[in-house]
Amino acid sequence: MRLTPEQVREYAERGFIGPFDGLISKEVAYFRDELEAFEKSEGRQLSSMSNQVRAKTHLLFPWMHDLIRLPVVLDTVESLIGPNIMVYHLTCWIKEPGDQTYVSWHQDGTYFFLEPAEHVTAWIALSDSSEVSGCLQVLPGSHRYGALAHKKGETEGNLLSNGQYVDGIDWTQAELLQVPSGQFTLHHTHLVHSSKPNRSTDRRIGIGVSYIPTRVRHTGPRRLTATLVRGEDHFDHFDPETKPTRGYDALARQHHADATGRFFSGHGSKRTPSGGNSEDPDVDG
Ligand SMILES: O=C(O)CCC(=O)C(=O)O
Repeated sequence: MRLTPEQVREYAERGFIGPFDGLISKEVAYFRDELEAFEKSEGRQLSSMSNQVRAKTHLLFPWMHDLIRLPVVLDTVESLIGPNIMVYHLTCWIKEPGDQTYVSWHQDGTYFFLEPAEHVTAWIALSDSSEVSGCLQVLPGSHRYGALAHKKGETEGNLLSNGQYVDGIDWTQAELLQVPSGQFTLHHTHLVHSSKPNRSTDRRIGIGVSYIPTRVRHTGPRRLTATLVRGEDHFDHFDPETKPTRGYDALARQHHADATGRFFSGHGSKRTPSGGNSEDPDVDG
């Protein structure tokens, strides 16, 4: 499902597009069941586990590795960044009903240190993401501001590790980005977005997958890892990631720990626009 030229223009102007159909309800049930079976085996919910487990989770579970390769998602991403595509990062954004967690206004790219800043996030809904359940709010056109300074803010309840936020912006133009279960949206790395707590009776489960063209490189001092999901990599800017053969086994956990360890400490020599040392793991997105 390639985007039409009008849709590509819309993305260029507004910094986001969608929602689009991604998964039929049987597939949503499969992915959600897998996630919840893991939680049951651990005796706690993913939302209560560390950032590390919620990040790059495709290295832990074969089913999550399949989720990042959905042809329909890759087709739309290809329309924006070309045929050679890697997954640079992944975050599970889960809000339990009534748990008060939220996400402050931020841009993803500010903490990703990718050049050029061509990363696209696909946000895939495994439950209804609505105004009531705390869907994304976006500021249309804000990706054209480029990388904005972020301040360190409140971390209590904030799903961003350091509570980073941008302010001084007119939020009156913000829009809700509601995504029914099984659908997905795409947003630009510099789009300013946030989300409010989940006031519904169901969990709000979104999987944010960060896609980059293989030509993009990471400018931090450590060599990071990424997964090629379509086309060919002629640049070798990242170490390859491997698909887990069994869910959450020792080998997968070791590989995942190495990849997330590099990711969360891989920004050392760069400083954030706010002047903070970006060695801190405030790199969600
Ligand atoms: O899901 C959310 O509430 C926040 C997601 C987000 O910040 C992102 O996908 O970049």
